[in-house]
Amino acid sequence: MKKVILSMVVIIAIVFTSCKNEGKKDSNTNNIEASSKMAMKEISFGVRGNCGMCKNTIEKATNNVEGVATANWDKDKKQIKVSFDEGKTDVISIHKAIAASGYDTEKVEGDLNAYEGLPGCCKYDHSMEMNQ
Ligand SMILES: [Cu+2]
Repeated sequence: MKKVILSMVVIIAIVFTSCKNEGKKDSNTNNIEASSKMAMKEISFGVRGNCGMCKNTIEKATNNVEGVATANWDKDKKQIKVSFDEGKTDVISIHKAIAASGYDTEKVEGDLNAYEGLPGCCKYDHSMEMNQ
């Protein structure tokens, strides 16, 4: 009987300590997430484009930049909102990545070869106003 009680105490002790450790791990991850959110910078700038397919291409190009957390291009405003980790990338790298996919930004002209490869509906007007 004593042995049974003893082994139950041991099991309870093991379960208790492992739960305690898990709790510690969770709070550590939360701290890391919170601090990386603090380092995020949000910017918005003009990007030319026409339609939903343009939106996909522009946002995909932006998200492929390491350090970019979110990208949201507004078809009507011709403007993108980007949040990114300043420790991993910078504003001009994001402009360049979008331009490489064929789209004009405020700062960098879209790559013409990539532009030629865009579907017909996406061949936007290069004199289109941005940040409408
Ligand atoms: Cu398009």
